[in-house]
Amino acid sequence: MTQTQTADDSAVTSEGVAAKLADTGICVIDEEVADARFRDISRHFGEIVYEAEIRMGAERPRNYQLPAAIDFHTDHVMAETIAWRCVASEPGGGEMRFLDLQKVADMLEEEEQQALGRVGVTDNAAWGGGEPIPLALPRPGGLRFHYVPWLRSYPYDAAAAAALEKFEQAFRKASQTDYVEIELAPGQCVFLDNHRIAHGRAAIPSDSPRNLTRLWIGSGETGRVA
Ligand SMILES: O=C(O)CCC(=O)C(=O)O
Ligand SMILES: [Fe+2]
Repeated sequence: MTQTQTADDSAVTSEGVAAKLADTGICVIDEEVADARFRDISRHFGEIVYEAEIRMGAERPRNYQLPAAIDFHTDHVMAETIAWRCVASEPGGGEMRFLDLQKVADMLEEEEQQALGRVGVTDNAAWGGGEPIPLALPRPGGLRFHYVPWLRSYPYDAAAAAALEKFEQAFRKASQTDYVEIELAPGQCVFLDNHRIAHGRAAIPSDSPRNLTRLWIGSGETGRVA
């Protein structure tokens, strides 16, 4: 990383991030971006609906504030896009991991992919816990996913149950091999399509200095079945 890179002379543009995000579902900025620039780029994608500090030491910790490895998952449906900016890194690693759920679903037949729309995935109780949310619904260019392996999934018919089993098998296999791993340095950022790319994290020490700013960027849609 160059020392001279500042918010003003940065080559990073929100259009560039948007194009990469639309194409691959993920955009990693591996240069140092100032916090204000990070927020400017984030606002290009919609409203910032929630902000969190991802670090150890909270009084009533959530999973992302605990040292154990975090399995691949999507965040709450209110987040269309997730943006992280690294404030402090873990010297021993603390890698973020990313898994393309579209590639997982592509292992299934067309009809099975459609049947995933008839699988409800529990809405996180921490956010009010509404009706279950479809695991995958068609949208332009692919499927829109909501999948959290530790929350219960409810198939609504036999074909949906079979499709869920096949999806989970493919997901477990891909979780072992088909993911991208990234170690962020301070100032570096990741922008993610929350409904395409699942994310997770390697285990870190309970006294890790690792600290990320995370923004959930919404579009007003909930992805629920009416
Ligand atoms: O600590 C991380 O890298 C990501 C944790 C996580 O799941 C999140 O921020 O939503
Ligand atoms: Fe998460």
